[in-house]
Amino acid sequence: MPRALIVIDLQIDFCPGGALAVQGGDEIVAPVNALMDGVDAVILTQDWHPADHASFADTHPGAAPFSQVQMPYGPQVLWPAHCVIGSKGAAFHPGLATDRADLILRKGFRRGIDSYSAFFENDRTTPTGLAGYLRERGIDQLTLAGLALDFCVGWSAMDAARLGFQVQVIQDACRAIDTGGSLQAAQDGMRRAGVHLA
Ligand code: VGL
Ligand code: ZN
Repeated sequence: MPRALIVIDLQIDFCPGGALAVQGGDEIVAPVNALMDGVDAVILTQDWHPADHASFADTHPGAAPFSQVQMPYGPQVLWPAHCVIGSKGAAFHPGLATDRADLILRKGFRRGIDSYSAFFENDRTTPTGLAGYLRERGIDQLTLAGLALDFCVGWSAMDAARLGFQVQVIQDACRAIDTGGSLQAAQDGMRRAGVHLA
């Protein structure tokens, strides 16, 4: 029963001082590194957006950060510009043990579509390829941690459970953005999908 640790978006822009800072984001670096012991594979995801990405409030004249718009694929929260390709803020937190990663998966690199989940973009149909990678390696159990619990971790966990993986989320090794009830919604959704919230 091989197990992978998937560390979601533990990047400078999601940590205090970053462009889309998650409160306490830097506090999870040590617990995340510790989780790398005792798994068969370590996978890191990296939010990776072009400078004019459709999920950025700046891309929509007059729109405020954290407001919602309708995209061709459904509702989308507009964020402050973050994790721009090649920028310092898109780099991993310097304390993260990136040398231990087997795979670094980038997501959100298409201008017109956001990708919270490590498995599908926000149209919910375009795959990232991660499920195939895990299956080819015979990995059926997943431990998830990272940022943010109510967006990229939550969406990844729900997708993974629906795809048939056994999924646990280590909440102590996550932090949340918590905008507009998003944390409660994500926790409810994860439980309904059969994710184990540890
Ligand atoms: C994330 C909002 C926008 C995340 C990424 O990593 O949770 N949230 N992009
Ligand atoms: Zn993003």
